Amino acid sequence: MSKFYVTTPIYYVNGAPHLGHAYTTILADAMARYHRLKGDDVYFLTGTDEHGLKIQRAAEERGISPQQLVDENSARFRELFERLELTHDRFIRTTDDDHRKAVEAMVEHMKASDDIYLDKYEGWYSASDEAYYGEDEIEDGVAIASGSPVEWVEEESYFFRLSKYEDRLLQWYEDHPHSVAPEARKNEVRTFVESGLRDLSISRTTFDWGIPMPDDADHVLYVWVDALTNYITAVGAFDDTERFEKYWPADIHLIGKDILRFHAVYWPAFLMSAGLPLPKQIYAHGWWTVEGEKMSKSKGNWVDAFDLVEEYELDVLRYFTMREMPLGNDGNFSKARLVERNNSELADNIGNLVNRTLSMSMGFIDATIPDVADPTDEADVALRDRALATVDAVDAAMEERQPHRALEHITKLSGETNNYIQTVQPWAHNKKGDATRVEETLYCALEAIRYVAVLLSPFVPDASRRILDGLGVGNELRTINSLQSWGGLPAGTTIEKPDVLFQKLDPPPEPEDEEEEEQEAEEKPEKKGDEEGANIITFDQFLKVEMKVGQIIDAEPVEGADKLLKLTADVGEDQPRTVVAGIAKSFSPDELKGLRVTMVTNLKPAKLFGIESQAMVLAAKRDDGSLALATYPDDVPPGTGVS
Ligand code: ME8
Repeated sequence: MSKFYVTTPIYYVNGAPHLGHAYTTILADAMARYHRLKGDDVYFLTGTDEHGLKIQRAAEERGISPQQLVDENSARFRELFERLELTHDRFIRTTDDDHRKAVEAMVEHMKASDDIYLDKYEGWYSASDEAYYGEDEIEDGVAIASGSPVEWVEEESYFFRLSKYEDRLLQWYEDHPHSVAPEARKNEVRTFVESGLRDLSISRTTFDWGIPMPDDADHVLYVWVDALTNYITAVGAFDDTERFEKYWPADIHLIGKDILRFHAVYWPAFLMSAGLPLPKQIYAHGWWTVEGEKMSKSKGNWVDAFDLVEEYELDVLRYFTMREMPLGNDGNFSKARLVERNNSELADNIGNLVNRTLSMSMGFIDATIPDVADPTDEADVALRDRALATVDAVDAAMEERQPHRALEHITKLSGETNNYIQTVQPWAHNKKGDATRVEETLYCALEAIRYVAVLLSPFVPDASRRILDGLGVGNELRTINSLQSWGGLPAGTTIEKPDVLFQKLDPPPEPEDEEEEEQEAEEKPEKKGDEEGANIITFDQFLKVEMKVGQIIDAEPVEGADKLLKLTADVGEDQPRTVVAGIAKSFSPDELKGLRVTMVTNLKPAKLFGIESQAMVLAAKRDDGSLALATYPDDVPPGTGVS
């Protein structure tokens, strides 16, 4: 059995948990759940970082003791993680007793390697970053990298011989291509080390909220020596050899990009000094902006993690954060984007698939998994192969630490299953009385849904569980292993339709300016259907939409709206129609001229940028937002009905 050990940073408890804290811990949770699903022995660690000057000062400001402050605020983090239904194996606190012992042992090992000596520190320190800075890293009283204020420190201090580890660190990055990721971060760290390392001050005497230096209680240990050691405390370093050897080294330390140097330089050097193995990977994620702006208390756009939990369903929050931000890049937390992803990817794609397939199963196959032969029909075989390939693609994406790509593969499989249903039309076979084909097609769709739901479970656990409960499958059919061969759904099982899986959300109000019109032209919010079968329409309803082949005679930009084009289109009437279409980012006017495309011709005309649009062009939107048009050959005259 493989093991998988994943950690998050331990969080400072001087303030309340925010979006960034929630994000990293959700991410680690999804990784932990994914590996459990694979059958790995998983250890998932998170917790709080409770010592140091920053915490001591925060307590002083509130007029309470540091212990009181950390007890109170650590409890908030713990509560948050419960609300987020995270599956960590331990919530560690640096004030825990076993942690203090591990830190003491760590320092003893470093001392035994002759890596600690007493001297005097003179230089800059930022309490807010809990970091020492060189003269070249300071400008106008703040650290250039973080913008945090620095103060001058002059005091006796123990030092760690960091400089001794320069070559070994460089060798480690070289020998282990994935040790620090993404690649650009590794280069950043390498450059820093190549520029020369100074020995590191690892103790302070002017405050006392920390773990005392062994054998010299006048000093408290530098908070990062203390904090980083949490990763080995939790798996029994210096205490439980069997456990330690089982889980250490960690498979991945997930961190934010701002704490890279501590993790990718100091931490491996400490471990080398103590004679311990190094982590397999340190992965730095980017930062969230909020509606395009840096999150900051002074700007008033601080996102409190508890507010997030109040406002959004957990599944939606998890899906959005992991789908929106490719791991390693920065991301923007935009409500409009969240709503868009929720509505189109969760509700309209996955929710719709489950809803329509289970509705048909209720009606056509008596809510029972049918007994079918192995697929032979071309469409069935293609769907099966797609599902099997998705399992591998998701695994590869997770190995590469690209959960957003894993999610993309899963939603694609769902989309393709929707297409499959559209193509094989179980309802038509039902009408003809071809029970075998109805059973075959619904079995395929239901089995594909099982694939979607199992693969989704690390990311969107609640909806996944509800789907799998609906399919009536036991735990043995909820593992990655159960997806290795198609056809796991056992005949005869009774199935049940889950309640609406993903509620559609209303887009946030948009700013009242021309942008608004432009946006609307591009992405008309769909009307919410009534609850039951929110996305299913009747044939009669479908017939109400009039679609025709429209030939684009002319196309020109719309002034002031860079997404829009004004088209003149022949839809087989006496006069051409004017159509305003949000397709300018994907097509130039010239390449559109002459094309025959699908147009909806009975939509109520709408005015956009002062131009009345008299029809709508249908286009497919790729994941990256670019559009594709389906076109008709020349022998299909403009005005031909599309159905
Ligand atoms: O640094 N988006 O704790 P911390 C994404 N105690 N992530 C963000 C973010 C944002 N806007 N803002 C902050 C510490 N973060 C130390 C760690 S580990 C041994 C000790 C992330 O509470 C930030 O990148 O200040 C960091 O990874 C994490 O929040 C915790 O920050």
